[in-house]
Amino acid sequence: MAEETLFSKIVRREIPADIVYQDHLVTAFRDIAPKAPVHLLIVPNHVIPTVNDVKASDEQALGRMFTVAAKLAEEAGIAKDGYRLIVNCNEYGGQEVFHVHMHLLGGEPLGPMLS
Ligand code: D5M
Repeated sequence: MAEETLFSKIVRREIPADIVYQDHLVTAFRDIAPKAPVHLLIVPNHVIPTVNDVKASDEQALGRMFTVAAKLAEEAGIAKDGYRLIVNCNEYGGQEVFHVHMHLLGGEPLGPMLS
């Protein structure tokens, strides 16, 4: 049996989430605790615990995460003004859910990230 995470249960629609996009590689849904007017999470459908675990065979799903981010940003009307994509890794990176995910944040000026 494949590894279980909170996000793999969302992917399989076993627990509720506001899913805004899904295909055979990735799923996108609204973050439960939004940090910006638009805050989406884009995840590979299969479990990759952290970026440290990424393999060449994951490249299709990881690449799809970017094309879906661009599509969802356009649909949310935030593409022109801009947005931020974040992938946290392990403790120092602030990762809480061990299923690789991309945060898509926008809808207001986010300021410089490192200041
Ligand atoms: O980010 C983990 C993110 O996952 C954090 O922003 C909250 C979000 N989260 C946690 N549980 C849920 C559910 N059930 N639905 C939607 N979003 C959720 P990290 O980068 O690991 O710190």
